[in-house]
Amino acid sequence: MTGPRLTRVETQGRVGWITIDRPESLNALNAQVMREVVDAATTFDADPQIGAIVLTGSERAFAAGADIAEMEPLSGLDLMMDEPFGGWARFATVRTPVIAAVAGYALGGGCEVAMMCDIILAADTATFGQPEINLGVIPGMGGTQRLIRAVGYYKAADLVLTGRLVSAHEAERIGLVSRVVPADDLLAEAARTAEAIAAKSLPSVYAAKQALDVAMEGSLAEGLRWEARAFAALFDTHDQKEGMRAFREKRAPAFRHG
Ligand code: CO8
Repeated sequence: MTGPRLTRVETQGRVGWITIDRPESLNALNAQVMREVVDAATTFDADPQIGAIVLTGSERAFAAGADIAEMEPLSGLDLMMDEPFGGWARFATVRTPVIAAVAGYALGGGCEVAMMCDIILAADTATFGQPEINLGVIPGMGGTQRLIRAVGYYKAADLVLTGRLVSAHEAERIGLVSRVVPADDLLAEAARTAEAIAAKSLPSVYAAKQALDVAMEGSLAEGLRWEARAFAALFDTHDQKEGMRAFREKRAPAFRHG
């Protein structure tokens, strides 16, 4: 049983392109999207002809988060035992540099996946945020750990605790984005950047990325484990089901604080 693909995957010269294509839900990252992105990225990563990868979405959304409808019924135990988002951890470890070309929404898991990439190019229309707190949960794929390393404690706390969204320009000012470009230029700039990287010596590119990762990591692994446990635990609260149901029913959540 295979439905239509939710990504487009193509090669242009030494650059591998992955485009998330699930417009009806603003590129929400369900299991199939994850599988397709991770398969494409790992295939490109194994191919020495590929020197850089671009991950992008549509003009309206890079990705508006993990799929809330898919997540809503999960229990904490499901998350701990099945690791339904585990493929993204593999995505974060590809050796080939990945450029996120972000237009529109990069929220929740969408912002977290962008932060797994090495360079974030943002269209001036892009919007970033970690709104999980509005759903009765917290970021679960690195949003509390990578964000703080990118922007510092007070900026990260502002985003994670309030769930407020920031424009591309604010994201650039706080250090969440490498560069902002006019929306019409986004894909061309991503292509130029990817081609520039792909023209370098591959071993030095791998080494550079690895060195950057080492600097970034510190106790990241421990932080991610802690975050995954806390994220799972929240799925056993009333407020997680209520927050996600309320989103789908397009109403304000009635949290019980438990
Ligand atoms: N999941 C599922 N469906 C979504 C999502 C999503 N994240 N975002 C949007 N959609 C759907 C909507 O339900 C809607 O579908 P329908 O037309 O069938 O009602 C369609 O996309 C269009 O969305 P809207 O009508 O809401 O469009 P608007 O332009 O009015 O609003 C927003 C756009 C502001 C982006 C709004 O859609 C929104 O707030 N989306 C949710 C954003 C969000 O909360 N993201 C975080 C999700 S939680 C998460 O990502 C946790 C990740 C960690 C997992 C790690 C596990 C270990």
